[in-house]
Amino acid sequence: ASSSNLLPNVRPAELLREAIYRHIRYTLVLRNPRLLGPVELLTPVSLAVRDRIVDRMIETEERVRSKDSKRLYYLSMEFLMGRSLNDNLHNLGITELMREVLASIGMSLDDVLACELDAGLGNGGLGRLAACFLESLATLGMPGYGYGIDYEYGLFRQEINGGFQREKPDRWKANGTPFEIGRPDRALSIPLYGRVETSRDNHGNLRQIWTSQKFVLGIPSDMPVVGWGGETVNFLRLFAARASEDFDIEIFNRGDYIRAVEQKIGNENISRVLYPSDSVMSGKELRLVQEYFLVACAIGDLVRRYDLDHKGYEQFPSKVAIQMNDTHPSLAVAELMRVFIDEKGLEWEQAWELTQATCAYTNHTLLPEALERWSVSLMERVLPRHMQLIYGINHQFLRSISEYSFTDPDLMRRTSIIEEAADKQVRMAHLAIIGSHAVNGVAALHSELVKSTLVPDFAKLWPERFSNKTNGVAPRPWLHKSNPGLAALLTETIGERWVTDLSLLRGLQKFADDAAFRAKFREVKQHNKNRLAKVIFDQTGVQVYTSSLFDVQIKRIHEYKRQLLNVMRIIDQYLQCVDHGVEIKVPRTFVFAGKAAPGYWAAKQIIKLIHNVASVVNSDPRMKDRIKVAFLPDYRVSLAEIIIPAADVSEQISTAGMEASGTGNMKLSMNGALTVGTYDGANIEILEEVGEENFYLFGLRVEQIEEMKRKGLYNAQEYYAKNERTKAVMDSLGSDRFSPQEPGLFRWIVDEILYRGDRYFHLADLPSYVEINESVDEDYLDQELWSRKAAINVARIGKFSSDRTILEYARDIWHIGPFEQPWVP
Ligand code: 26R
Repeated sequence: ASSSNLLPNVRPAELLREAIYRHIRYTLVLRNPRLLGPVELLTPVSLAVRDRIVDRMIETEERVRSKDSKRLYYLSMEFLMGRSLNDNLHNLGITELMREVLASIGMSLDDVLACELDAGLGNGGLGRLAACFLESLATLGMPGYGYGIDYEYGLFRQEINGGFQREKPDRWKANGTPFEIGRPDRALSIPLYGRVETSRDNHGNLRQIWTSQKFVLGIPSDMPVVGWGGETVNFLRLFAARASEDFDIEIFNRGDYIRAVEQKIGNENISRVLYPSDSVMSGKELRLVQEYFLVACAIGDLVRRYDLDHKGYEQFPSKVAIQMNDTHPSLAVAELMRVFIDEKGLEWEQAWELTQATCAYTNHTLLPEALERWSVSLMERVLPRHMQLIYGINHQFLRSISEYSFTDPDLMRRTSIIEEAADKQVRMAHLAIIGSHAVNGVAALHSELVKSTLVPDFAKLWPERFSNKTNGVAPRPWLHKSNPGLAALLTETIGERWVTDLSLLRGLQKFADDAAFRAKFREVKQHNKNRLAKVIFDQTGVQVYTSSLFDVQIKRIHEYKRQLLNVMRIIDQYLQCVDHGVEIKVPRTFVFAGKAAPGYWAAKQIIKLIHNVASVVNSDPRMKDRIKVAFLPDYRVSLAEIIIPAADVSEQISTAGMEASGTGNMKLSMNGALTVGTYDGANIEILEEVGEENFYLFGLRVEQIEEMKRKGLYNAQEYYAKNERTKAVMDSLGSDRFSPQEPGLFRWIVDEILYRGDRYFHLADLPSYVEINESVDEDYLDQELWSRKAAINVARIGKFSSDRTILEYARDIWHIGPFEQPWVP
């Protein structure tokens, strides 16, 4: 029977089957549907779904356009969309219908879904946040659109070889991208390089003309973003770079055909690959070109759309909001100025007022090595006109604060967009802040740190500009779709409205005390653990006990996220057991997954360490299989969807003050995992919501860390000397106990921590981490107590829906949807 409640049972299924058959025959030109395997079916099935989406997409556009609604454009170098078919079926509410249709031709829907490759167009948190935001915007029926780059290769595929990470190109388009709708008619021509000349216009005024540029084409493709229920379908517009015929017309004219074609290929490289580092800024020319390419395509496209229905630019900020996802698209400030002044003929003052009223900036990291700075000389070569405009913006800004120079002569140097050094640098965060009317951090603590430590001068100058918007995650993909067992239990218990109003999960609270509910809750978790155990075995060969506690740390590998602290604790337990005969009361399965930036040596070594510790611990008969360690390769959205519902414990153990927010922490708690975490990022707010008795807090606080740093109080060697177990762990790393075949392999860790300062305070937090885990064990032994705590986590996690986050942005910054209001100059 079909699950549609709109039409008689059989018709929607028949229509859907017909649509699939039509695409098999007329799009793929294949004869016999029954001979096709799941990979071949992926395209026609997706196209049949896409047809239904297209109608809604056109309707949505007509609705927004006829109301002349204000639109939000979310500019981001990263969108971690994952798989589309499953998401789209799910939000359209036709998953079960499709399952039946495919079953009727002898095919399993799950097999087809598994053939889709993830759109991994992002590194981690920032990219996935962008994807959740788009889903929430569509679900809330708001006109909000993503603008990004159509990378040919997304984040590298991770393979593990002898415990070492190997990077492979991610050919995510290999099975086709049926959900990318090509829009070659909307191509844009993007200028680069060249020089600026001064000339006089018709009125005799001086004008700056950017000339002799090279041009590259930006070709858009739209990925539909289906809101829950399919009422609203927005889009993510991704641009691919194509060489224009006249990219460098001179070379063609000189008759050097081969060189000219080589040049063409070079320019198409702009959208070839996502930069895989989320830790250290590379300063590479190609990355700067990518950032400008995104910004110029997005602004060209949205200004053109604005021009269709409006005269003049006075209303621009009433119709357009631009959100910059970190500083990566912060050239938007200069580009908007260029368009207004050079192309639309506006005066500087008006252009500036409109630009500021349109743009807003979100900061996602405080780590100094990840803050973007571009050398002035590089910028002058690639974007001479923008460099000139940035100098103009800076000049105007410095003049506006010159009055404060009497009391603070250093203020101008500190706040200038230009860092005066041997090689002058453009500070992109300063450009973004000066060019925006709103600046926000992504969790309460982080937003405070932005004001107090990152840019205190700007926070003092413009306190009203700064705010907090605590991150969230979309409950449809991260709970309703990925954890169908739990979703069904929630719906059966409190009704279905929680899906679009996550605060209603509070209704679950009283059922946490209901033994029958808890039994069902545990049954769901067990089912999810069994599924994960199979994946672990298939991917790693490690056999785990499905009755053990599943302890997961899944995120990019980074020293500040402290996977190393987790490993130290595992080593401690191992040493306690085999060297001191201490019994392990609660069997645990430690699950790790995450990618290291290819150039981040320490992070790659940590992956190797996890593998070596796994092989020693997993095979030592004295451990009697009580601890298993597994590293799942190639962490990505579709793998997260399997791990998260199966987790008992969520590891969120960053050094306090370093994780801006975290969003995996929210997903895991939402799926009934208990958090072992530091007082950092959004952990703090999760703790506030779920209550301290349902959260395992440990470690130093930011103030303590800051004070120890300031006063030089942290000395890792003291912690080493005064704690025997800490000493034993460190000694084992120095002694090749975990690298018998590879002498000296992990001695760098000892050097780093004991002799080079341990930037991340591993040894300071290790004892309290070990201790809190003893409480975890104790609680887990009482399964009724444990499931009560887990259920309360789910009941009180409503705040962390990205629907709430988006409503706050819409109300406070964008003024879109229900919060639309005219902008008054
Ligand atoms: C410039 C380049 C080296 C680069 C730096 C940093 C590229 C990408 C990044 C990624 C950063 C900005 C990031 O992903 N930050 C994460 O943003 C999440 C969403 O707000 C937070 O939850 C998470 O704490 C933060 O690390």
